[in-house]
Amino acid sequence: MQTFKVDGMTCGGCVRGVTGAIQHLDPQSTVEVDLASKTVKVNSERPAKDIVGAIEGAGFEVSATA
Ligand SMILES: [Cu+2]
Repeated sequence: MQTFKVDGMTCGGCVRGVTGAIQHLDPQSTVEVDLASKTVKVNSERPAKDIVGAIEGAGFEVSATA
């Protein structure tokens, strides 16, 4: 499980945008977004930098990775 702090998510549309971008990168991934804590949890074999790239490509800022 990889955890990302993502800024700029405000609504369900943002959640779908981030989730869709990650699942486009890795269709096998599972993605869990918590809007209140701006946290995105991802189960994926792909390296964190690829996931960060997908999130940023969807128009959001990744402020931390764990
Ligand atoms: Cu939104």
